[in-house]
Amino acid sequence: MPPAIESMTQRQTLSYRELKEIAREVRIDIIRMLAEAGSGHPGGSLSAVEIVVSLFYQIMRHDPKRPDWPHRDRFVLSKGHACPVLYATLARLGYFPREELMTLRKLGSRLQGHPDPAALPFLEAATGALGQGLSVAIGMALASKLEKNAWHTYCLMGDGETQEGQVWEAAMSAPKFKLDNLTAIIDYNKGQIDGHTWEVMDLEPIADKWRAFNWKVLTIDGHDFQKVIAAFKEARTIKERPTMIIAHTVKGKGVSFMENVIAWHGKAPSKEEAEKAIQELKDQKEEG
Ligand SMILES: Cc1ncc(C[n+]2csc(CCOP(=O)(O)OP(=O)(O)O)c2C)c(N)n1
Repeated sequence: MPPAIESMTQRQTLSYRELKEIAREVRIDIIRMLAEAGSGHPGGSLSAVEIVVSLFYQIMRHDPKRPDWPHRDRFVLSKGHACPVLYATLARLGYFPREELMTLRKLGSRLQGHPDPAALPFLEAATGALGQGLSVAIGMALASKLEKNAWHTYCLMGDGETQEGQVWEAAMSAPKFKLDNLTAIIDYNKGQIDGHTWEVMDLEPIADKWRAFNWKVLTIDGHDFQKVIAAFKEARTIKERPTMIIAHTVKGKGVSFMENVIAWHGKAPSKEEAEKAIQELKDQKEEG
């Protein structure tokens, strides 16, 4: 059992309405950052917002005031190119000043285009070379077993990313080590750099594949906070094997002209496009 240390998230219970509001603001930050940087990846950052916000606001035990707390839960952003969603979430939680978001991808910035723990030590792993994060997360989960399960490890992967061979070596090994302290998530937005996943290298039947590798598989709507949080909670109850959450999402979610458009995988919005996107996101604010 993890030690009874109070962490920020243990104290927080937010309503779904509050979570939706955070997600909307995180999306606005993502657009602002990318427009300011003039490069980066909007599609896969926007699709993962509810997943990342749920983890850091409601699920993981962590403490922005003590980022090196040894028993903190670990999060590996295996799809490192989507780091704007992680930066925007961590800044809101107080890991670093929100103004710093606007330094994304600038020379000398701590906010590199892919997560760099040498610059920001609370980023758990240097990622961006796709296919490697799950292996890193397995190492962290094995280490946690040695520490009597002191922390849970989460790993967020892209769907296109799972076409990498190393993912399947990791997929085979995690159940062998009975890593019930590991939860992986696939951001199943069905888009990758060169097209839709079904055109480039179809992943279906995706749930059966992970099940065949002896993972517990949960399939959810990755934009429905209720479903996302319920899946993360269920994953914590699974014994003797890891859990894979297949989260159906929309690439570019929240910005009409980016949704499901492959061109927005790795292209920053112009000033005018950013203004349009931000206005749309502002209009999504729920009244009351
Ligand atoms: C090993 C490796 N090959 C190629 C790339 C270039 N690359 C960056 S993002 C990307 C597409 C990733 O697609 P997906 O995993 O589906 O991410 P998402 O749609 O969630 O952004 C590629 C090929 C890379 N980062 N790493």
